[in-house]
Amino acid sequence: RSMTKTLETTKTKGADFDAVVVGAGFGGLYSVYKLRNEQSLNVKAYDGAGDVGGTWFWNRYPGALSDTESFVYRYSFSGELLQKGHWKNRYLTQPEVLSYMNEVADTYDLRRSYEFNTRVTAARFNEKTGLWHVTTDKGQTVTAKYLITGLGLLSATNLPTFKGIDSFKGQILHTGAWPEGVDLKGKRVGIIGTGSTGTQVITATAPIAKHLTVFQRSPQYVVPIGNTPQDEATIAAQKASYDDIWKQVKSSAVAFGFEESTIPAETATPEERERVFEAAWQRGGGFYFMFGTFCDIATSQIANDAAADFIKKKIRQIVKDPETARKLTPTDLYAKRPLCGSDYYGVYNRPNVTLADVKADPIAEFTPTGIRQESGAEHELDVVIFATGFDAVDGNYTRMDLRGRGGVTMRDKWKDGPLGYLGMMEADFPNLFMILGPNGPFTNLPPSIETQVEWFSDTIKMMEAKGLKSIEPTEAARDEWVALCRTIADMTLFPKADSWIFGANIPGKKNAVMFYLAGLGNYRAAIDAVKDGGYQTMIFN
Ligand code: N01
Repeated sequence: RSMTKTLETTKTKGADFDAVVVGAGFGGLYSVYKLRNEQSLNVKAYDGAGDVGGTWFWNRYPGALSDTESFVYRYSFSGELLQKGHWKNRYLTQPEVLSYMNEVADTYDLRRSYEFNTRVTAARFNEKTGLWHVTTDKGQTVTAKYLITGLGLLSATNLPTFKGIDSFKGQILHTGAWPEGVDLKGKRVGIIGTGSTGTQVITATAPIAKHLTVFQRSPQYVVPIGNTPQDEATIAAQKASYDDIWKQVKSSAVAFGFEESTIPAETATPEERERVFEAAWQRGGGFYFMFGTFCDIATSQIANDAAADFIKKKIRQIVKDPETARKLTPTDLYAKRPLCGSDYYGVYNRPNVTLADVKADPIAEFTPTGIRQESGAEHELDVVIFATGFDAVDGNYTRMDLRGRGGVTMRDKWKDGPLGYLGMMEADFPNLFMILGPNGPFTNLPPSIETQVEWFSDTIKMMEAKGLKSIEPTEAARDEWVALCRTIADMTLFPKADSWIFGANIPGKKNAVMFYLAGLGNYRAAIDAVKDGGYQTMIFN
């Protein structure tokens, strides 16, 4: 068993390890830190990638950037780490986030618990031993008491199939599995997909490609991101106020580091709306535009229309060709995703950019030299980039062979849509803690990840202190949580827009609620109430 050697000794009788952690993203790394560095548990961790980073390891496409501001796109748990933070601009690029995560891994010596380039393919709870049996693609099986899955909210890639795709002689890439050494300079590039990822690749590729063809299925509302350099004084001021910043972030709804508006657009005058939207347009930020301007954009049709109309007017002003502007203008709610980008609409004024509307004129097939639309329009391409998103939230759980009590699979449990308790647990899956599991918060992710990891680390600490074997939620508690998430979601406009937030992007996936949409502050209160109330909703063994 040389491959499984660790420095710690296992406390759980008869097990190889106390805990297995899957994933080396924000969630997995922090779990190793909490369980191993703080509680001295023997932890074994895996990641399919060659190194730490998770989402940020794989998403190396041109233009990849976090749309959360630099000062709050990081861990909050260590003051020292916060003070060491360094950045140049208001937002972090993918290489910057990745280098931050590497620094964290180095600082806390986290890598030594990992086996990289190793995917967990199956995890089965054995009722006789009370342990998880975890199998990897290297054919190894280890046992552990706790199973922590930091599989990523958005990492199971969605690669739609098209007729003739195998005949295409050029290169096909997915943004979520971007290989090293791709050079798009001087190439004829096609991009399918115009979500957060698509808009970033489009703006980054247009200036370097010989020609760029955007295959757009749904037009998008994209506001400016406002990525400006940040001077030392601003950064120093942010660092000096971290105590207040995190207090605000953790009690807010979306955790983006700005005060959410409490003013409804419904009752604001047209002049006031115009003034507030214009100021937000100048300020930049996708979540800011949706949640920092007025408090009812995600809940009131009137407010939503006002925001949508403002963005539509901007599209008409920016895009010179009226036909292109028409194609770029959304006709649905402003509730699909709060997108932002750097002069996204301006890209379509470039002579080397073509917009192909594949809703009106769908992709008929790939040919050896490119893509043909149903009308017969042909696009000659050297590279096709799929920015088609992910089988989000539960995709990774249903793709893995994950079995709880009685051999029940997660795939079966969630066949009518993902369930889950507190965004972390599931009935019949003892001692399984899912980071960003279904029906968890919808926010800037690091603060939600920390919230969850801290909650289950405390829970594990309590169990170890009391000598408890296992914990799992009752089905009733689980059902109640899922119903609560549905009720909250139905108070918003989000379910009315087709997006990955409700699984609408994957053919055949049910329109299920996947998030707790009442915000991080309320979420923290809800999960703390379970802990502080003595875990009344759980079954212990
Ligand atoms: O994925 P998406 P994403 N034919 O599912 C289109 C985070 N993120 O990778 O709208 C043609 O949002 C699809 O069209 P439609 C962020 O949370 C953050 O962009 O379904 N088109 C859509 O345009 C984000 O929300 C950052 O009609 C097809 C696109 O592909 C999440 O990741 C950056 C198609 C998929 O959009 C996911 O974003 C990047 C088909 N068969 C990502 N199938 C930042 O922090 C799909 N599409 C800034």
